Amino acid sequence: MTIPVLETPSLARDGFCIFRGAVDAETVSELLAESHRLRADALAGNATPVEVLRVPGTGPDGPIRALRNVTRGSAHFAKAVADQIMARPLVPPEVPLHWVGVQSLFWKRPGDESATIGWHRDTWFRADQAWVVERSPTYFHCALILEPMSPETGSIRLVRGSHLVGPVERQGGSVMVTAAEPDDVRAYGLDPAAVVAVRLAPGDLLCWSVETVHASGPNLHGPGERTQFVTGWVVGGTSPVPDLVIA
Ligand SMILES: O=C(O)CCC(=O)C(=O)O
Repeated sequence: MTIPVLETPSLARDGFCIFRGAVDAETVSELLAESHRLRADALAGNATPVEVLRVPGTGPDGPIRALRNVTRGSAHFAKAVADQIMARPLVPPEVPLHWVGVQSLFWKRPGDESATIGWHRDTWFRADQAWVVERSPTYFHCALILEPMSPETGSIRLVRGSHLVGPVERQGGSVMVTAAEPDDVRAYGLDPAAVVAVRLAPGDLLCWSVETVHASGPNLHGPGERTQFVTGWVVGGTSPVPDLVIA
């Protein structure tokens, strides 16, 4: 299966955008080393302030899909968020930028065919929908790429223009066990021809509207683990941020 790669997307038109080389190599390599340390702790079952997200229903030894709240377990990640390194390049310095608390480390092991994330809008996971809808034009999520991301290593797949189509109903089941193939977007009233996969290098940023429908495929061809750190930001405004709910 080939999914087209869109090279110059725009946040307003396509619902996502890419900033290449936004974060320097030294910072990327520090954060990658930290991500390996946090994952090793989680895999070893060590007590950690970081929250481990496993595939639902698989118990305490089930496959790990992500780590949340990584700033609680890593001064490096805490500093990167405090310095806003993954969002500052996106807006002029005088424009206020607020972190909304989202901070998840996702990785996919090479050869793990089940490591897909199903189609979703990030708004589905916010506790306070009214807050989110009000801010969605200026509320985006952003992945800092720590290891190469391509259709071969399990790209994020985005449905171009899906942030503009109005309500998209969530369907049953966790996104960690639902399908992520382009044809599956038909179930949400979307067109598989609008699905694009990104090809990104360490230090790149991929930003998407919280209304953009997206998913990700498995890392079939490694050799790396396809690691990324996802954070959420609102441009402007100062109102309190409601809790994130993962379902
Ligand atoms: O790592 C992935 O592919 C999943 C990322 C994602 O879908 C998200 O953060 O909303």
